[in-house]
Amino acid sequence: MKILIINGPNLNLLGTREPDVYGSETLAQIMKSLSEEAAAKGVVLDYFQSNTEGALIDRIHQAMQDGCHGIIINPGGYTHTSIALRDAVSGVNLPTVEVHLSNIHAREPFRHHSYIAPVAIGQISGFGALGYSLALRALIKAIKED
Ligand code: CA2
Repeated sequence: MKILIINGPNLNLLGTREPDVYGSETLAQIMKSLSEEAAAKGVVLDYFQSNTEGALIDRIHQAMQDGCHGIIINPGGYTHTSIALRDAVSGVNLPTVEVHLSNIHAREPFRHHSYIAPVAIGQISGFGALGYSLALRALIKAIKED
């Protein structure tokens, strides 16, 4: 089983600023732990982070050709703005779990709405880096049951 992990804009800054909101681990550290957890379950992870909307969309399209079985995405700020990213997730028709480190529903009102949520099988928000691990477990279960 192969799963693509997508991280959107500014998530490359994790661990360098705003640790009270986003935690103190870097994205590389979070992805390394996740990769180890996945490997123990016999699952291969692919990673992609970009600050560019089009690059994120292209990588989601590529997941179909790569034979990916599902996607975990933290779309960053594009969560709240990008119909194009939502169309890409919807278009590839792969089970997708949306993750946010912070609880977007407890923050500013403009973060409460997600364009991605309606095309995801679920959303995990507010559990920090643990959210990626929870998403991985949920997605593996969904893929196996499909
Ligand atoms: O809570 C999340 O995971 C978010 O997707 C993070 C986005 C934010 O726009 C979403 O509303 C919720 C922002 C990512 C910015 O990450 C930073 C990390 C460290 C320092 C500065 C920004």
